[in-house]
Amino acid sequence: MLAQQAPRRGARPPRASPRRVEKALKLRKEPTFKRRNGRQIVSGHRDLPLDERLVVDLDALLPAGGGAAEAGAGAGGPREVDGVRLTWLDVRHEALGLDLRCWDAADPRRRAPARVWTLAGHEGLYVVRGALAPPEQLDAAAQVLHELCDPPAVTNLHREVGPLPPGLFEAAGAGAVLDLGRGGAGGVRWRPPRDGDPGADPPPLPARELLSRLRWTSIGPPFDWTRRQYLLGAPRREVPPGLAATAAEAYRACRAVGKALGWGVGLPDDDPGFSPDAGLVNYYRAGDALMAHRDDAEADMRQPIVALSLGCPGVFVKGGLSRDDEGVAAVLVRSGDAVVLDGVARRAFHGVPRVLCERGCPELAGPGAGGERAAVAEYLQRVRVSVSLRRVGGAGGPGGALAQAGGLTGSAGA
Ligand SMILES: O=C(O)CCC(=O)C(=O)O
Repeated sequence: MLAQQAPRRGARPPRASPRRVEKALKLRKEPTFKRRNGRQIVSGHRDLPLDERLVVDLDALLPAGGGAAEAGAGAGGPREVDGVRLTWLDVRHEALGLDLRCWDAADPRRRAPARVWTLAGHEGLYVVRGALAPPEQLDAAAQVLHELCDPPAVTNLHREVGPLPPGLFEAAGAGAVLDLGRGGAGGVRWRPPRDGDPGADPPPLPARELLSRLRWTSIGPPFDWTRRQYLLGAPRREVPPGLAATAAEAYRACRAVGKALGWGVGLPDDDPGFSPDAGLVNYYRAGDALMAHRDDAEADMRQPIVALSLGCPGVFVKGGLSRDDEGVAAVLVRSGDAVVLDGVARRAFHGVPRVLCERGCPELAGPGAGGERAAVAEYLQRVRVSVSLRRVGGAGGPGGALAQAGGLTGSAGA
C-alpha cells in the first residue's frame, strides 16, 4: 500500500462548507445602467464571471502534454493493483493549498490508460479525465437525446405536460409542434406547425420550447421525487450497454487507485464489478445548478456513483457528510470526464453550482460530426448533460437528500 495521500505540512486547505462555496460559485448577476433624462436607470443585467481562484482546473496543473507516465520529479510507480498498472505524479495547487495526485491507470482490458485525479483530504473522490473520447461523447449524447427521453423513460416534461410521443429531439430539429390532440383522432403527436395554431385551444407546444425545458430523465427505474424512492416495478429503459461499460471501466481504474492509496473502496474483491442498472440524466443550461445533495436512495451504498459529463463544462463541488462540513473541493469538469464517488465519498454532499455554457464545448466544436451527430454536437455547445449511473438492485432504499434537493434548479429550470 502506498503512503496515504495527505496534505503537506504547512498547507492550509480551504475551510469552507458546500453552502458557502455554492454561494460563491453560483451564477450571480449585476445590474447594468444607462442614463435617461439625466437620470441613471437600470438597463439590464449581466452575468458575473466565475471566480476561477476557487476552482481547480486539472488541465492547468500538468506540464503541457505531460502526465504521470511522462513526468520526472514527483513521479511514482509503476505499481500493479488488480491487473491495473499505475504510475502517478504529485501536483500541488498552491493558491488553494491542495495536494493532488494524477494517475495513469493502464488496464489491458481498456484501449488507452485512464487518467485519474485524486485530491488529498477527499477520500473516495476520483475524476477521470477523458473517460469518453469525443466520438464516444457524441454517441453517448445521441443515445441520451434520441432514445432515453422517449417513453417509458420519465422526464420532468412528462410530469409537466404528460407523456410525450417519442422523438422530442428530432421534433425540435424539424420545428414540429406537439398537438395535444384533445378530442381529436390520433392522440398526442408531433406535427408541422399550421397558420391557425396561435389561436387554437389548447395551443400546440413547439418541440423546440419543450426541449429547452428538458431538465432531467431517468434511466432504469424511474425515481419518484415525492416519495423519494425508485419505482422498481415501473416500465423502464435499461442502461445502454456502452454507457454501462464506460462506467464499469472508469470504476475499475478508480478502485485500483483507491486501493493503492489505502482508501476504503465500496465493492469487495470478490464482486464482479460495477454494473449500473439506473441513472439520472441532468440537462443544465446557463444559470442552472444542482445544489449540494447526497444520493442515498440506493439500497446498497457500497455501489459507487459514476457521473459522466457531456457538453459544456461545469464546476463539480464535493463536501463532507453534512452540508456544513468544512473542506470542500471544487473541480472543473469537461466533456468526456467521469466523476466517481466511492467508499466514504459515496455519502458525501456534492453538487454542480455552476455551469459554464458561455464557454461552449471545445471538445466537440468544429467540423467532424456529420448528419444527425452534427445536431447533437451543436446542442452540446449550449448545454451540459450529466449521466450519473448507479446500481439500484432489487430493493429501493428509504429515500434521500437528492430527492429533498428536488433536482435541477435554474433560471428556466423545472
Ligand atoms: O451533474 C453532475 O455531474 C452531478 C450529478 C449528480 O450529482 C447527481 O445526479 O446526483
